[in-house]
Amino acid sequence: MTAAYSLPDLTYDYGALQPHLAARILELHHGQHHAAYVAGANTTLEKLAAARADGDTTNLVGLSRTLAFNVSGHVLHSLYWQNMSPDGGGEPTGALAEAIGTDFGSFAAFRSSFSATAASVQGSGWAMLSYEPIGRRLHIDQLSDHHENAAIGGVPLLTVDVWEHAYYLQYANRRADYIEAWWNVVAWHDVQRRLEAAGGAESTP
Ligand code: MN3
Repeated sequence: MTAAYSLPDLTYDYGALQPHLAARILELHHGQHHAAYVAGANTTLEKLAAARADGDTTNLVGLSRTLAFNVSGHVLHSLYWQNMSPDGGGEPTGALAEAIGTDFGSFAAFRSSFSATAASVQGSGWAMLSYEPIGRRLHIDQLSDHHENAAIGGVPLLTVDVWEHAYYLQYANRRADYIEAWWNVVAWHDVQRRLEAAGGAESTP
């Protein structure tokens, strides 16, 4: 069976986000951690297919949970890499800036809230900006692990990984310093593109 998922290449070198993110962090994070979620997703799909073929329902709860963990991990990391750029930083413009202003009051208020959401994750998790098309508004989600505590239906736009593997080699226990540095590499054009694709660029009432 052809593998459903594969590890995407980065569009920049492992060292390209220095000094904000060390090359060794990206090398391990992409080449080992992200790769493990890709492998886990493919392996779990194979186990689910085998279970269906055998009519075996005994492991469905565990396999479903493992699928959600690994697929969500793959999706989040794929976004995380594209959300960053050596040419990143600054502030959003255009429809994205307008939407942030409408839903959070100002960019400064959004940034402060997003940072606090990421910094206060208990254990391993993420902060995620998403566009929710029914309410037609932006949300900041605080995810546990990869797959818990997301509002259903939101389209992810911007993600920051606050698992220790994302920063510990460089920042040790100073997660807040990592988050501050991360803002310097945020690729706002990528976030804007995702908002447009989600239909959120014209959503201001
Ligand atoms: Mn990670």
